[in-house]
Amino acid sequence: MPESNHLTIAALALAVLVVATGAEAHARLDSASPAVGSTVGSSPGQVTLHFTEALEPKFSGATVSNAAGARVDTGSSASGTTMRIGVKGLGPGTYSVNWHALSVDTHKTQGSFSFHVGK
Ligand SMILES: [Cu+2]
Repeated sequence: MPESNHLTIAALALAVLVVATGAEAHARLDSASPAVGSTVGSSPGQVTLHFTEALEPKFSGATVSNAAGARVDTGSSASGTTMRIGVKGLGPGTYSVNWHALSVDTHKTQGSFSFHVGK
């Protein structure tokens, strides 16, 4: 392959890298309560997610499921950079939080994490 083609590929790779870095301004999960991967001693009253960008409430939401995959939440709401998911009386076990977000810059993101209730 001629040397000029190598340079073109390098320039393209750099351009892709720049675009991918810019994409990281989307609403990503900044922190959560219960924290990602944490163990809490008793059922939380709700799960709270904090994002890196403000959310469009109508197009952002989350669910909490137990280890069997059944939903155990009572609904979610978003305001500003915060999303809240109602839960009640979670017994000991592992729970999965699945979230999707549309940030005010119109970019969609989604993710999941788990936490544990137990002793
Ligand atoms: Cu974005």
